[in-house]
Amino acid sequence: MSAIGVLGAGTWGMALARMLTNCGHDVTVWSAIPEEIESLSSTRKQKNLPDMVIPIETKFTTSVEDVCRDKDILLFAVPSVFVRSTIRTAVPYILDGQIIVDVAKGIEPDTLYTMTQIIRDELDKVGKNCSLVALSGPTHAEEVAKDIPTTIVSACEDMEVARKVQDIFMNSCLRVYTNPDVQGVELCGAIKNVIALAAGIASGLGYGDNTKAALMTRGMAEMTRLGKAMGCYEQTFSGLAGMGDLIVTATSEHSRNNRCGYLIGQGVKPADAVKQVGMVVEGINALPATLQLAEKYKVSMPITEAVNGIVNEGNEPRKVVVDLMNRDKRSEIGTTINYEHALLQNRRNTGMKRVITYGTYDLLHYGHINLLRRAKALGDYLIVVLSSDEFNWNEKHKKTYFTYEQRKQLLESIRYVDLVIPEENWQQKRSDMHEYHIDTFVMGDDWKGKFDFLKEEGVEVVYLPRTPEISSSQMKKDLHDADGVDGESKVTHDDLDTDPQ
Ligand code: C2G
Repeated sequence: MSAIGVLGAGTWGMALARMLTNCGHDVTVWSAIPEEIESLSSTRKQKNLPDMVIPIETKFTTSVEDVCRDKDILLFAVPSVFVRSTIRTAVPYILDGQIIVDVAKGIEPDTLYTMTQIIRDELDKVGKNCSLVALSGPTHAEEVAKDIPTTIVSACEDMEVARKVQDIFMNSCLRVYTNPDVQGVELCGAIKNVIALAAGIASGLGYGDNTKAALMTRGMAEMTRLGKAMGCYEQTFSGLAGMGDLIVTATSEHSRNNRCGYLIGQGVKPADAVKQVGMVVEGINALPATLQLAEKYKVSMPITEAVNGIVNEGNEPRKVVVDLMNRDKRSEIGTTINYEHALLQNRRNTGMKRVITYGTYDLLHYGHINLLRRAKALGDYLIVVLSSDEFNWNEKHKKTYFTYEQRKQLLESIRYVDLVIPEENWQQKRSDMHEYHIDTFVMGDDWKGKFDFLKEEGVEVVYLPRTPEISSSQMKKDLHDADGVDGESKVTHDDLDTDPQ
């Protein structure tokens, strides 16, 4: 049994509080509004979930200190716009090592922080260190309140913590998957609301399933594009927090974003539509930050822009749809070349131990392959930084037998090598360590001691013994001395008896 403090007593906070109480956890709920706490504890009902009975064991408090004290987990279930003020109120009572699980979905304008980043920001200001988990997926509170089978993602860089939250929240009605890509999961949670607004607007305009399917698919394409540019995992976007949540939000009658969009499509002014929905419409809140991110990462997000045009600039929905349809022709298949590069540069992708090594790798030989095999054995991902032709010539005063492109191709065919990038100067090593989040720097022991300064960058520096009696220089010399002998066999294949029978 775990002690869980729930901050926020809206529909999602209360649906989870009920579920966790029924699973045997010790649950205390806090809200910034004392009347809400009073009503919940006396009626055992949440006003937007009229059929749900709140178990008698669920405790309520108006004291933020009480909700934080002695809790294994703090569950943040306030609307995204209140996440910063709530963590500010709670921070004095939060202890190092507590797990904070956020279920609010959104992106803060200007800082462009996701919800766990906001929480981390406030904790950092007072030097506190907690594990942060984003819990997100296709999960309407209305259905969880009725124990309808549901799935969700527990996202944390620290997979042990992600699994702990998985254990605590998992039960016969809620299946929890883990994912280390916190930012991807949070981006999905925020932006799918914008796409759901678009789907709602289309229905309100009287368009059909074709339009909805188009918006969802192309909406997912623009979300994924942004996520990839930010270094998130593509798989997250096709997973539960991405596609799963988009399907539910864009098609369900329970979705406020979908409903709000529908009203706007029907001609209701956006501000009035929000009022009629009567609850927070996160898709509208997420618009400014999503557009700022698109701008920052130079990603085209036409559906998001169209929704913004309708909601914030008074554009006429029907005209916006015509404009969307008449944009320049495009291919459905984009370039994905930089994905792996982006993934590597992603600090949050921590499960992987990265090893880096530098070299010329001319006339790739057994000595090189042996070094690469042992380097790879020191981690999970091996990056070879290959001297460019200019660097070799100008700085190392080496003339290579093979060009950079040929050497690169050869290295890429070695199964221990995951990525080959160019080495262009001596100074780049320090910045490479950070850019690629390197754990271990490896060189042959002919360089022993020469790169020890990289330890200052927080990496392990390892010099592996060279394989004796083989070197590119010797091979080049031998090739030169052989003078005209090209190494090709002097007999044709026809001369050989390959079947001794
Ligand atoms: N190596 C080895 N055994 C050999 C030959 C080479 O273990 N018989 C190792 C080297 O120690 C080096 C790597 O293979 O770690 C690549 O060797 P070279 O192609 O000679 O590269 P080098 O000129 O040492 O480049 O900034 C550093 C440089 O780019 C290092």
